[in-house]
Amino acid sequence: MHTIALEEHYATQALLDAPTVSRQFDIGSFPQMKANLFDLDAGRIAAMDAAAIDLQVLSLMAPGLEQFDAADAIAIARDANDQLGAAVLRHPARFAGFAALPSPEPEAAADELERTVQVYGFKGGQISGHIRGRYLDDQFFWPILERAEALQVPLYLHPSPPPRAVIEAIYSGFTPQITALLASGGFGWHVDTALHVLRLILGGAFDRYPGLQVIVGHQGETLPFMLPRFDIAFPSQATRLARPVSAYLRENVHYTFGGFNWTPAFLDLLLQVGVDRIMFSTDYPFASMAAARSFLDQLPVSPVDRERIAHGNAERLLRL
Ligand code: GRE
Ligand code: ZN
Repeated sequence: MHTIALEEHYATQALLDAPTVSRQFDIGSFPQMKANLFDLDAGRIAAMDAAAIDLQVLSLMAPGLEQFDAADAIAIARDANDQLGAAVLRHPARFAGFAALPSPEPEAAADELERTVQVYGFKGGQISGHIRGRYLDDQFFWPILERAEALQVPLYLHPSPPPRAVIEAIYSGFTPQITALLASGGFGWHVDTALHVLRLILGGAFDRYPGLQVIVGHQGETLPFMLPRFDIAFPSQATRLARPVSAYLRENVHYTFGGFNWTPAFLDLLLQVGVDRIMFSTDYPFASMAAARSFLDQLPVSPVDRERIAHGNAERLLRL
C-alpha cells in the first residue's frame, strides 16, 4: 500500500541558532533526534523504508519562524526552503515539501509560498502557532491566506507553545519541566492549535477565502470531540457566518494522525468529518514511523478507506 506521510519534520542550523522566545526543549541533548532532523538523504530514506513509508511531505520542526523578527524570519525561511527544495530535487519520489513561511511579514510569506510552489513544487505552507501573540484570523495575515487559496495549496497549522503571557497566566505553578510540558505536548499546544482553527472560522477567514484548506494533526487537536458543541454554542445569528461552524470543520479542514495512534480518537474523527478528510502522518522524528504505519494497517476500516487515508486523500488535496 502506497503511504504518504504529512507531518514529518526537519531542522536547519540557522533555525536552531537563531534566538527565539521558547524552544520546547534543547535539541542538543538529543543527538540522535537532532541527526534525524538534519538528515534529508540516505538515513531518513532507510528509516522510511524500514517502516514502509513511501513519501514524506516535510516541514520545519516547531517552534518555527513565528517568533522571529521579520528580517530573520525571511532569511531563515529562504535558507530552510532551499535546503528542503534541494532534497526534494535529489529524491523526488521520496520527499515533498511544505514551505516554511516568514509569517511576521505576510506579503513576504505569500511570495515565499509562491516561489517554493513554483521552483520546488512544494505542496503548501506551514504555520506553527501564534505569530508573536496573533493568530491567522488577524487580517494583517490575510495576504498569506489569499495566496494559498489562489495557488490552491493548503496551510498546515502545526502546534507551538502558546504565548508567554498565556503560559504564565494559566500553565505555571509547577516545576519548569511540568509547566513546559503542560503548555506544549502535554496539553497546551494542542488546544492552542484547536483555538487557531476556531479563530480562523469565527474571524470569517473561510467566508473570505472559501477555497482555503488547512490541515491539522493529532487527530484533530480536540476539535472532533467538541464539534457538535460548536453549532449549539455559536448560533449563526451571533457568528454572522455563511455556514455553521461544523461545516467549516468538514469542508475547509483536513486532519492527520501526528503520532496520535489511538483508535478511539480516530473513530471520533471518522464519525465527525468522514474518511475523505483523514490523512496519514507520523510526526517523525518526534514519534515513530513504524508505530504510525502499524496503526494505519490495523485501522477498523475497509481496504478502500485505508487506501484513502494512506495516500488517496493526500494525492487529491496536494494534487500529487
Ligand atoms: C512535534 O512536531 O511533535 C515537535 C516539534 C518540536 C519539538 C517537539 C515535538 O516540532 O514533539
Ligand atoms: Zn509535528
